[in-house]
Amino acid sequence: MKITRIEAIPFAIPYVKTLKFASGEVHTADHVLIRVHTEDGLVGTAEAPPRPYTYGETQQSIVTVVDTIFAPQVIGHAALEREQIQAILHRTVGNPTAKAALDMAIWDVIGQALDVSVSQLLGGWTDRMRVSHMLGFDTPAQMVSEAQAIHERYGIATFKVKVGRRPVTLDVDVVAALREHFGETVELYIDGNRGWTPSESADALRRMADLGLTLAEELCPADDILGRRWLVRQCPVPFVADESATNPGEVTRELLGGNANALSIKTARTGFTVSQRILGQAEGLGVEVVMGNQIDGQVGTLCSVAFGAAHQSTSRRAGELSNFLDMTDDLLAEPLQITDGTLSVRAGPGLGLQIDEDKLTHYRQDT
Ligand code: MUC
Ligand code: MG
Repeated sequence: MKITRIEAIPFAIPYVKTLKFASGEVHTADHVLIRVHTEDGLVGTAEAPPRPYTYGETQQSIVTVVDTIFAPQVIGHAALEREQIQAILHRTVGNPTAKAALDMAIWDVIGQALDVSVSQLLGGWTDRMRVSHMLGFDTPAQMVSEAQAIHERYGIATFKVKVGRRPVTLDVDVVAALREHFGETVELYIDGNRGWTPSESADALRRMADLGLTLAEELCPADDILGRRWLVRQCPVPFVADESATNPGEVTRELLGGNANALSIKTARTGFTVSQRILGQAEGLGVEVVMGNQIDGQVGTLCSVAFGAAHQSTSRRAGELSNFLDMTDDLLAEPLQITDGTLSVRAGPGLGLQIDEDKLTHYRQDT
């Protein structure tokens, strides 16, 4: 299982509609497909989504760090030497999605070599997850109509509403309209991507007090340290750390500092290896987790559901697994299907994914 070659292939697939949120917007899935080849002819696959407004990575930086720093050091190691490979990756600071995609592609290789699914290898708790859909900024009428279409077509009954605009009533009106439209039949929670100040966040939470929210994520920056702590203490629902808790050290700091009391786990930034460590921290400290979405394509979504379904605590809540629906196309030979509000894990071996080579040729940016 010796690793002989690593490819970092930039590709670009447009979105049907720009996804807008407080820290940025996405109109094209300009991701990087990572392929890890072994001497036995196995190929492990994952994808890295550049999110400059969250991690500082770009499509070009991901390709460059993989080609020039990671691949030369990782090639020659056996896929099972996971701790060695982690140590190599973490000698370089930053670059979370590049490291995560490499890690997940290596797990894909291991699963294939053992002829078992990665989800079974990770924990094998269940074979599917309920799906939560993320709604980007728009008018209340548009967001209700998008949620209704997604609800009808895919049976999805959990929505994460992007908030963080000014005045706060822009977003409060959206949540009120969704609740009025759906009644108690759907779960609603909010994600501010650090858009509000602590006092704006508290004001918004007060205005939404009767709307049955279940989680509030990153409403204000974690660096507003005392203000954030003040906010978390009065927040009536678990306060989720997402972009403020992207590695085990940050997780410890944010939770012990009282700056959050729930975690978003994103395989796109912590792969399978580090995500399992973070899950252990969450379980040990007694905080709830939600499987987050890094605005993943289908390859990334398959990785998220493989991890989320593998453990009891990651599969308890609906996972954010549907934003690939906003893309005009994707690379999987057999597209993901969401039915009755759930997404299933692929049977394997490995991640059970196959790339449509014609589509990759069409969408790749390096030829
Ligand atoms: C999310 O949960 O915040 C938007 C920015 C990012 O880093 O991830 C997405 C979704
Ligand atoms: Mg978030």
